[in-house]
Amino acid sequence: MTTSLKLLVASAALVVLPASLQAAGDAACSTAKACCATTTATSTTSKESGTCCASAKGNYVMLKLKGGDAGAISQTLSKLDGVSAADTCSESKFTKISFNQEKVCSSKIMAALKDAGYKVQAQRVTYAVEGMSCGACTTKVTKALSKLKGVSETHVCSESKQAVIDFNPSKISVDKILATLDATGFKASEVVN
Ligand SMILES: [Cu+2]
Repeated sequence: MTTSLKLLVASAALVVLPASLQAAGDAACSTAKACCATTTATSTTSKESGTCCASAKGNYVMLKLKGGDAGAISQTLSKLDGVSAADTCSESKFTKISFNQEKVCSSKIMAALKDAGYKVQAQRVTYAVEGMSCGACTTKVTKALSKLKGVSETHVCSESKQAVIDFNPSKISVDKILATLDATGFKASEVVN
């Protein structure tokens, strides 16, 4: 992703980029760099679970997978109609799975991976959080997110005005995370990059 494109994404609340700009390869690593504060929360069980297409806003899903053959993720997903690419970031270990949301949804992708022996350790979403301007703002947002069961890690940055959230999709839904962000008083919207 170019610097100007990055700035565009950071400054606008929600920029839906054309599909042509959603490059594969190192793009899978991009959201990991959008952070300056990190916390790791210990999570316990919760009854909540994501519904089908709960995170269908973006046409990709970022998953950290465990078990199965790590080198065969894209091969496994190529059998699924609607999946266009799967790239794993060697740094973050997250796999960015791009898909056509008219043909498939994140829940179906996760089910197919489960069938192939993979376990979804975490899902990563990035939100643009409007109005965060200093460390106190990021602390407020980080604190609110760390109280959520199922959220394992958050990276909140006042400079990029983004919150990168790692969570267990079988324990918490994106709607719940979004509601928590809204409750902090900042306006959050999913970043599609
Ligand atoms: Cu502030």
